[in-house]
Amino acid sequence: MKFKNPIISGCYPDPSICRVGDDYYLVNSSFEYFPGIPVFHSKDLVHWNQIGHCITRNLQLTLRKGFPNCAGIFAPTIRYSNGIFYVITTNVAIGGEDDGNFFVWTKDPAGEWSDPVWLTFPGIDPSLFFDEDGKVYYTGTKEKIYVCEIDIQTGESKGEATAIWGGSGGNDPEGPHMYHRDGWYYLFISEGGTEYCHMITVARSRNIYGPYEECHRNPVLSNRSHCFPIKAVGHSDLVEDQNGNWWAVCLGIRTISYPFRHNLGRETMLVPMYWDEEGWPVMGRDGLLDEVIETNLLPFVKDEVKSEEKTEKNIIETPYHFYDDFSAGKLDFAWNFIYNPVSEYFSYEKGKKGITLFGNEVSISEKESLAWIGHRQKHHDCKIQTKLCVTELSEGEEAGLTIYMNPTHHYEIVRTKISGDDCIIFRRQIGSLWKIEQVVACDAKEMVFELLSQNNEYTFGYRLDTEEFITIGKGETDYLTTEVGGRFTGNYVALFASGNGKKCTNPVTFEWFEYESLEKE
Ligand code: 6LW
Repeated sequence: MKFKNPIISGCYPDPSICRVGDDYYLVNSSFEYFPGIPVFHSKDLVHWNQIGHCITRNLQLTLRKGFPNCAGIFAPTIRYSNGIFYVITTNVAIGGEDDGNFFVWTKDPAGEWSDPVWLTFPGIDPSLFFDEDGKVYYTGTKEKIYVCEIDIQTGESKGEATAIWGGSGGNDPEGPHMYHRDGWYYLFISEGGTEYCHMITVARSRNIYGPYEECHRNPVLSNRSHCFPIKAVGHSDLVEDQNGNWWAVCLGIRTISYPFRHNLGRETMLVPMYWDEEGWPVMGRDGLLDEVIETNLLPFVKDEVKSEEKTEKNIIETPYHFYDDFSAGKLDFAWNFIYNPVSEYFSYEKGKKGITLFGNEVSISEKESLAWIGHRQKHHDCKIQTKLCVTELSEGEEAGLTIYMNPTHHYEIVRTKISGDDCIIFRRQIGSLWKIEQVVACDAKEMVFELLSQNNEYTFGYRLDTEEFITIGKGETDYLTTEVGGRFTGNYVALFASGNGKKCTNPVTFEWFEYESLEKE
């Protein structure tokens, strides 16, 4: 049987995994997006269903504005002990409120998580390790990898943090995770940075405080210097399944052009692994990660996952399709706000079609909370449509559909009013370059906007009443990539409204939103 990487597509980096019985749970980084830290569940390690988020309340945490794609929630780790799930992470707030490392906990990972329990350790990429003797350790990254015993009730450290490893020589040793196996403490980390030289290295010791001996085969996983479909693999976390087989999840990217660029962000991959006779890990295909992986070891629970049938057919899934008319009364987990949401910018009700946006003065090019809700672009080839309803628009007010990497890199189709004229425009911003490329006179109150991502182009169109779609403009995918102007996140398709300098006088409503993958899964 075969499965295909990524197992979670779109911007879901820094995966961390834990198992409770036959159930697997996984979390990812979420940066400036809210709710923060998506939580997934799986029975078979390949099919993941989102069950919630760890950060759902503004009161839990303030996300730092002004640093697009490189602040907010970094690299969480999920662990389970004695009936409680813990997720430890960093809010990178760079001099702002709520900067630093903390954990949240819950008995129900699909429910609400606690308020943060703050820790005093500096640096990023915190992890928890529950040892068999009941002691709990924090590991984290500040140039080197540190370990310190903590009190899991209070978060207080018990003694000084000890530097235990600086990696095998690559830049940015980070993302530590500790495991105890056969009397060894294994420390898995990443090196080489989260780009194309990314790699996973390992060291072990009989004593948690060291000294650590390095694996002679380091890096134990890396696709650097290879032209495989999955690149930049790193930041892994391990799990032993209920049958005694070991797996890792890690991040990787899928590129779209040469020189390599990527626009979907860092995605979650699954890596089969085993331990050699000397007790060192063999990850992937002797240290390389393939896109399609043949294995008969996946843990299946027949009745709960109808995937066995699909697996026989090599896990060719039905293509991803997401439709939302916002009538559920609560937002689907697929939606994100940018920064902590302001409740008066959004309104939706159970049983009522549509989400109403109340645009504030913040424009789509600013690094501030605005009336914006986004869904990750999860596929290189995809089609997005949405129906927009407006009443009156005052001068400069706008509402539209954007493909959005960050405040300075986005393309959009927008219904607006310029110099007293109602119109639909196509606009692009690439860094400090900004241009309205098309203006079409239009005073329609209802319209369908379309975004097609295909052949390395984003094509925008609109449809009024029953007309065919009319293309209004195109933009290169290449300019909305991490390599051109981003950092840690991937692109979103978002619905937004803005008064561009003043509060909108009238709300707008997006009646429905549809996202369709045009790829074979
Ligand atoms: C994260 C670090 C990394 O903290 O990228 O790829 C950083 N690894 O471990 C942000 O995701």
